Amino acid sequence: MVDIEVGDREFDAVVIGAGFAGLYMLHRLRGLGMSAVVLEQAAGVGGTWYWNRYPGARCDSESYYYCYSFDRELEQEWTWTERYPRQPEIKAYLDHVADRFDLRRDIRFSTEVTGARADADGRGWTVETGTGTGVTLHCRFLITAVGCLSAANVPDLPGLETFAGRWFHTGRWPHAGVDVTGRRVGVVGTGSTGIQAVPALAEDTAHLTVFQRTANYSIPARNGPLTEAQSRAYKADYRHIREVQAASTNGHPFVINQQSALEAGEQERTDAYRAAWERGGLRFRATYRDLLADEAANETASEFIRERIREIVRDPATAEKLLPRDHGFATKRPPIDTHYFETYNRDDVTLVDVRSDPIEAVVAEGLRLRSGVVHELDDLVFATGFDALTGPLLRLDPAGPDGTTLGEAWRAGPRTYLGLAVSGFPNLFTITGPFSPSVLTNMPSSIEQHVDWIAGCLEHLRDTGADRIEADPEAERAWGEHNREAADATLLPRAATSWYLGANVPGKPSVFMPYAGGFARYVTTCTDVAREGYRGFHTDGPRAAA
Ligand code: N01
Repeated sequence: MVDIEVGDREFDAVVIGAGFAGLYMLHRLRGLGMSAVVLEQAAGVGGTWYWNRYPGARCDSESYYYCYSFDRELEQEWTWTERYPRQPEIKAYLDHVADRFDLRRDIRFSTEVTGARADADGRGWTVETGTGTGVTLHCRFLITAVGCLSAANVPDLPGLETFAGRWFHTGRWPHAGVDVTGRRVGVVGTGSTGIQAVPALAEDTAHLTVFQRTANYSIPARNGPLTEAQSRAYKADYRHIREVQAASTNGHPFVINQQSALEAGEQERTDAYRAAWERGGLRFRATYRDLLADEAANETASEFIRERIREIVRDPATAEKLLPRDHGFATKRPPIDTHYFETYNRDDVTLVDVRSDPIEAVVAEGLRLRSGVVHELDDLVFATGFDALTGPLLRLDPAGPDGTTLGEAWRAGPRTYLGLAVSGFPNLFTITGPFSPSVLTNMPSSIEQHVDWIAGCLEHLRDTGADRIEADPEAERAWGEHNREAADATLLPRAATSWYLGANVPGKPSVFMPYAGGFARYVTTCTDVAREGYRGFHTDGPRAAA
């Protein structure tokens, strides 16, 4: 617990969360000369990268661009060791950033926010924390930097409390590590996390059983150490890399081939997919422009990957179960892997299809399926994902000036203006909130853009003498409509089991939550909104122009 000094409870801004977003937001607020504090539930910085310590945890974006771009010296002084950074290396990077910019003195660690209530005039927020006696802070602006994938989704399986073994969620992995040597371990879930964890766990377990509800596509990561020459090359090229990222659809520094998959001849197409498969990584998506826009085009990539799975997995029955057929490649977040499919060639790894025979209950010995079959386990690992995008905000559940909570306002699903603000909740900014590109992009790119936009907005409010800002309900409605259209122009909403739609959380309203219109287009919209005097927002204050 951290004591907050009496008298140190009034701030210009309170930021919730000390991951990539909260750290940079604090840095920018200081630059504006504002008093700010970051409240962080964890004992250290890192956000996602503080909690996700499961075996095999590493980033799917490449290290040289999964980092901040705001400081050129920082870009040059930090050297990544692998093509894709492991969790400890990203955590070390964020620790370095916190130290380098002297951020820790304004971060209250081990401090859980238990409530946030807007002032009746909408010009400030009261924030309650669960520290010690429950300290209450007050600020003018409340900024959430809570991440999109931080609310762990543990399935509500009957009997979990009766399990005689240990159970874990990958997003809350014990910091001391978990020794699975010689144990019979079950993994539920084959999303990006499960696909990373399965090969790593299989190295140590006596037997690994993977419970798969939806078969998934995955591209080999082709991870490896970064050589000195490679590091020198990317450091020398950073300005160009950042330009490509800024102009891109996903904040990644690669350009999507503007050819249609259907225009290419069969051999040409196979060669292109083969080259992308050998190069590895998320760039596979960029092989043709219409992979996410046209079902027939998408099917060419989907079938190519199914062929590779059939090739890699020796047992035809297991291979057949691993073939994704109910959605197209990349219509759900595409994982990348290190020997995921190869792991099923081990004698000590079993794949169980829980789509055809669902998990019915947890019993003392393990998991019981509907058929009555019991899989005996010593440890159970839930790689079952997150209550994404809305979950972290709804867990805070701030209340607006009239007492309406966010949960009430979002009963039918989220509504935001630009993913940055919510009507009825003045002076609240939501970094990478729903209806912003967020999880469809390289996250640090989206985070920096949001933080910069919020900093610019706060500066504008100060310069114009305003102390209150609120999204206009009509602008918010129109933005929601534009989001639906942008998503419907792609194949993304067609993946029925996608967490982008909230389908992984029972009872969650089915709304496509990330903005699918592309990163560069979104940035232009945000820039135009600011340039046009914050179009779609109402601002006022004692000195504000009428
Ligand atoms: O979670 P997921 P994740 N019974 O929701 C299954 C990011 N990430 O943690 O598809 C049985 O994708 C569920 O099945 P289904 C990345 O954005 C980033 O893997 O719903 N199964 C699915 O197979 C990623 O997309 C990095 O039918 C159940 C799995 O659990 C996001 O995090 C690395 C179930 C959950 O997959 C989430 O990935 C890792 C049940 N009751 C992750 N409930 C980076 O590189 C759920 N499932 C930055």
